[in-house]
Amino acid sequence: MEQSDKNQTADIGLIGLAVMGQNLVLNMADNGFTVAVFNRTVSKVDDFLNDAAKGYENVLGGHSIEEFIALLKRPRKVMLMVKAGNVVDQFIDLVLPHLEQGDLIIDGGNSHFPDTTRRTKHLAEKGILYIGTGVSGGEEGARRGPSIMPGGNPKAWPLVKDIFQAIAAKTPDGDACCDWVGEEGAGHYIKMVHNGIEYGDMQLICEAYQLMKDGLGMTPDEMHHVFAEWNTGELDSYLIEITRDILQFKDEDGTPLVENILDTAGQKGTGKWTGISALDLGVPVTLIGEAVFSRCLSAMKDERVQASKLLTGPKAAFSGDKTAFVEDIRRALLASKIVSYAQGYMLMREAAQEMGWHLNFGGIALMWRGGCIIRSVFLGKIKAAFDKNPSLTNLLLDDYFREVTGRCQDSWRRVVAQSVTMGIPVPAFATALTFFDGYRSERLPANLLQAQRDYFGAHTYERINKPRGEFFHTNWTGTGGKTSASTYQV
Ligand code: 2AM
Repeated sequence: MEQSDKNQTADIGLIGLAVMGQNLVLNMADNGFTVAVFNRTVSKVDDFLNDAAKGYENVLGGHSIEEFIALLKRPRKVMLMVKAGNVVDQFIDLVLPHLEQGDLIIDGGNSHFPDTTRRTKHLAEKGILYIGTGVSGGEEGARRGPSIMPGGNPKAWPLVKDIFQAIAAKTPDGDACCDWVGEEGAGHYIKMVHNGIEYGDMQLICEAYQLMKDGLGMTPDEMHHVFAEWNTGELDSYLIEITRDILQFKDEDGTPLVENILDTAGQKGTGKWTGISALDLGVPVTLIGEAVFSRCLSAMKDERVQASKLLTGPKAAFSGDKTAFVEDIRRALLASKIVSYAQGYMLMREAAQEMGWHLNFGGIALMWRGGCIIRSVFLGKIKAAFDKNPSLTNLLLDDYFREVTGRCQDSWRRVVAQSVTMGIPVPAFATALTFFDGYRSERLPANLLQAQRDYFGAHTYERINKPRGEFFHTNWTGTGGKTSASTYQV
């Protein structure tokens, strides 16, 4: 077929032929869609057509923006899989003059959600639809079935629903791990929270590993068997599964590779963004926060090596029943994980409220059920909780999760107490338990805090025996005036 015969035959066009982009194209093509492709470095278009996409009649190359756009069926759908940041704006500016009202631009990169909100609004003013979508699952996911989290202009969803749901991962029940998330930057927001939760899950697993290794003196092979066992039950998940495999993996000299890896963690920023958003919105997402800070502490390797010589603590020694303690750790991990997801959902609920997004919370659990890094059996339980009660205030209050935290609680407390006694850091286990105890407290010591604030800053307080919204100021010292901070600005 001549190129002109191919004009207006592509169901979707994709710009950005790095690995994720290439794999998404092949996934779409395998699902019967015709895909046009373009790339800044134009030579990569033919490289792709002659290599990875060889033999695919339904993958068409554009060697200029004009040629690329001409390949697209109307309304045109242009998906960007390019570097996040300015590059997305540059490509929007590049394709925009060639589009008409009702056409759609999709950003499938790792954009920060405020950028997606800005772009959705900006393009809506020009009559162009916009979607910012999280795509999770890495290269393999993109090829075989990622988790796809689209948000943006709701009018755009029907245009890509069939394509996205066809290429997405499927749950064991056959549902697509892709559904409409919500308005503006909601899709990228949810992807950000997904990554934050991923930080938390990984940290929890690392704490379980350190407890078994340093507290119980277990070998990587022994831990491999524990994780293999855990992966058959309530903790069945991708991250437990890869941990099982990592622990068994041997270096060239036959030693466990994991023990030869330097203990300094890297990060790309999505966990940090989640923490920042939590602080901005005033939501106590403590576990993800601890997970981000734990990576920061790990990165201070030289300082820790020095400190380890100067700051002493207890020598980790466990004298109890090791098998029973391993089960305690499993339960502590499960209960802490529930807290982490409860906090993540609290954050998404507040974000939805603040930004005016209509989020589908059960749908979010479904999108994370398969394809992505945090995929797990556990997410099926979250989906079930929201199916049962779509306006559930907090996951911790759902019957199933209440039963699990109740059942795991004694173990959880033993693990945190034992870790503190042994001097083994468990920031995520501990913050989860502390949050749990705080959340279930009818009365916290903030009464004293309000007294302190009123004492030094005349910030006023409310009283337990007066209606909410009535504010009082006390002259605590007998000196100074009766002026409260609401009338007295310093
Ligand atoms: P390239 O192949 O020409 O480098 C992922 O890096 C994708 O984003 C690639 O398709 C890459 O194009 C594109 N990309 C990265 N930086 C870019 C930039 N400054 N301008 C345009 N495209 C860019």
